[in-house]
Parts: sequence; structure tokens; C-alpha cells
Amino acid sequence: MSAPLRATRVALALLMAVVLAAHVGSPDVYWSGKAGPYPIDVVVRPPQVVPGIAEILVRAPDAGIERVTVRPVYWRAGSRGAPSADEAKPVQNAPGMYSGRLWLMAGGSYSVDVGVQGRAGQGIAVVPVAAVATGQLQLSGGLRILLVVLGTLLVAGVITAVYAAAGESQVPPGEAIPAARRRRARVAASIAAAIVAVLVLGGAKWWTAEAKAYASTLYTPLRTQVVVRDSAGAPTITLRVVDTNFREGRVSALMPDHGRIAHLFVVGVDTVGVLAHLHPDQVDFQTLRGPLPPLPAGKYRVFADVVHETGFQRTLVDSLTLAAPLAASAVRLDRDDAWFTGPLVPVSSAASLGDQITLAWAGDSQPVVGRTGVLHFTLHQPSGEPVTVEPYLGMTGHAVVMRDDGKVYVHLHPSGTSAMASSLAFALRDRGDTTADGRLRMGAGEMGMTSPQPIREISFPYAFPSPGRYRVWVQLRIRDSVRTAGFEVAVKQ
Ligand SMILES: [Cu+2]
Repeated sequence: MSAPLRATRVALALLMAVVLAAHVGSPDVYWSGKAGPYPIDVVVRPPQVVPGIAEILVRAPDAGIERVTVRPVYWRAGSRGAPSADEAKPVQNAPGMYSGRLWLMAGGSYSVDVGVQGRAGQGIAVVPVAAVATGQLQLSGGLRILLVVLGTLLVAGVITAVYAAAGESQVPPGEAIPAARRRRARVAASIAAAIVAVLVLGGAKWWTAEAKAYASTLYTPLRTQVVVRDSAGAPTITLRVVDTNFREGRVSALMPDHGRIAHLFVVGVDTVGVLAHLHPDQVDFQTLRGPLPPLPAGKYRVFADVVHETGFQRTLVDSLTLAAPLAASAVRLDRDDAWFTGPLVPVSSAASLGDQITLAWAGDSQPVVGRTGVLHFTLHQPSGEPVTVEPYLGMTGHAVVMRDDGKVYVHLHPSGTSAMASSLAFALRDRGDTTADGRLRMGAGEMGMTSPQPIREISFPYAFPSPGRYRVWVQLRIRDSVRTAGFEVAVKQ
């Protein structure tokens, strides 16, 4: 079946909107970086159904740029097996903006390759995108009523026509219909009604089966169970994916992102502001385990970001309750593990990072859904000098965004929402760095930030996906310790 046809059919199916990929409820991909010599910002809106159309928006402000192209690369096919690039059209009245649309034909890990050509040569940016069916489109109430009315009229019309054809139409105009013919007409109409009933019921059955088959391809977060053990002063957290689809051979293996197999965030629900950023180890294919910091008692949400060797990013989600505060671990936590139990500050004031260094919200103080440029922060220290930030997991900084109800969660960097491992997976596959059984041959790993940098500000490309009360944490490494700032922000529609 052709993709548009299938998409249309799917579009007519009924709705059950669900969630995510490497995030929760925040499907758009934000990417910031360079395509060759040109700095660009890319936003990819993946389709809600697969196959479906992804919308790509590129901001390429360099005046020397002549052409911007976009191309979807499926992880398995690689760039050699990908369709040719499509031209992204300049957006009217928005200099430096280009937009394109691409069909994503299969579910799974894609990269959108953004090509830029201009006076300074050409370059390509590889933007990882997860194509997952996140919902079925809803029939609107009005359309549904209209279709029911039309269907009823159609059925009634067919039966009436048969009744008339077998009875009235056989009798010259003006004459009375003989009783025998009337009876025959009734029999014919009954048979027609039975046939129509079989067709309608059969059709409904087919339709339901199709809708069910589609629903089974919908992406839902894998069922994960979290267990906390607090024995011998060494509290540990264990995450076990219980979904039977998460088995060796069924999904590709996990690959490290900045040397860590998982980036785990434990976020306080009632103890507002509490955040732990941890790096458990993989103890078997389905299980992650690591030490916990001394967290206060309370309810927590747990989000674990992992990357598969296909480049597919995934967030495992669960919650946990600590009946009593955890003891300080006798086991030394990792140098990159960090936790924060401070208060959240409103966007109007600056958060303290210790050592009299502050981080202030410099983006929109009244953020609106869909508007970019909101996660912008300024750093300040009493001397007025820029603040020297050391690489933290290969990044200048990390940000975690969560809506109060946990229905929106994303972890991002100044380079955007994609894990660097995801880009690496595409690069390795394209170079042919794979083993005979299709595994990636890991080399030096991702690059990212490697040396300290004095900065006065930091930005994360992002737009809030929905209204509500949000918490935003920013983490930076300064003087060899990870500092966290937490903000509370109300996002309007
Ligand atoms: Cu991060």
C-alpha cells in the first residue's frame, strides 16, 4: 500500500494519544550547532503517525548561504541508502529561515541530514530524530455525526430501493400493488437488509482489526520497575525494564552516551526542587543499578535516558516513594553524579550556585508554548569576570525540564535535545564501523566540550510544548563541583 494511502487510512482511525521517545511529552527535536562552517539551528517536528511527514525548520543566518537541503536517513539504510536531498524553501519575510517537509516511512531511528551550501563551501549537520507513532488521529465530533447520518441514509436508501424495485416498480403507475408482489418485495428487502448488515459488520470488524494493528505499533514507554534498597548504609536504585519487548535480539543494545550507559534523573514530587542526576551501570540487558545520594523522604519521579545502538533515544519512566530519608552512601558516588535539595527560585530572581556565583533566568519571564529562546541564562560572580565552566559529561551545561505533573520531561544541552551518542551511532554506521553481527564498533566516543571555558551566559534551544507549571534545572561544573540551579516557571498557551 502506498504511504500516503496508508497514512490517510490511519488518519481516519480513532484516537488514543500517548507519549514520547527520549523525552516525555516533548516530541520536537531542537538542534544547535554547525553545518560545515555555518552555525545553524534546526527544529524537527516528527509526525504523530508513521509513515508521516516531519516538518523541518532551519535557521541559517549566514548571509553567504545559497542553498539548504534536508534528507531523511534511516539508521539501517545509512546515507547511501537514503533518498536524495530535498531543497528547503526560504521562509517568506523571515530572512535566514528555511523550511522543509520529509516523509518518514518507517518507525525507529532516523537522522535528518541538513545540508548547507554557500560562499564558504558546504557542510552537513546530522540531526537524530526518533520516528515513533505517538497517536492515532481523532475523528472530530461533527464529522462523526455526519458520517453516521450519511451511513444510515445510505443503508436505508439501499433497502428502500430494493423494496421499490421488487414491488412498486413492477406495477404500472396508478395501479394497486397486488398482495403477492408486496410480499415478494418485503422478502427482497429483508434479504437486502441481511446482506447490508453482513457488509457493515464485516467492515466494522476489518476496521477494528486495522486500528488494532496500528495501535500495536504505537510507541509507549516501556514498563519499568524501580526498587530502592537501603541496606548497610549503601542505598541503591535498581531499574528493571519489565516489558517483554525489551530483550536482547528484540531491541538493539544500549550504547554509552558520554561514557555512561544511562543518565538517570530522580525528581522530587512533593519535595519541590529535589533533583539527582546519576549514572547507574547496566547489570544485565534489562537492568540498571547504581548508588543513591542521601535524598529526603518523599515521592519521586524517575526518568532514565538511554541510547540504543540504532541511535534511538529512549526515556524509561517510573516513580518511587522513600518512606524515610536515605543515609549518606558509604559507597562513593561517581564524580559526575550530582544531587540538589535546594529551593526553586522564580524566574524573576537569580539562583545561587555557591561561591557567590549566580545564575539568572534571562529568557522570557512569561514563556509561551512553542516560542523558542526561552532557556537562556546569565552567569555572574562578584568580580564581574566571566565564570569558568568545566566540561560536565562533555557539555558546557545540562538542563532538565519537567512539568509539575511529570507528563513533560526532557533533558537537554546547549546543542539541543539529541544525545551525542545518537549522532555518533549514525556517524559510525556511515563509516562502516560495525561488527559482523551489526553491533557498533565503539572508538574514542563522542567529542563534545573538552576544556574549561569562561562564559557569561548559556542557552539551551527549546520551546515549551504545552502550558502549565514547569521546573527547570541547570547544571554546570565549576571548580570541580557540579552546581545546580532550579527555577519555577509558569508557561502560558
Ligand atoms: Cu545532560
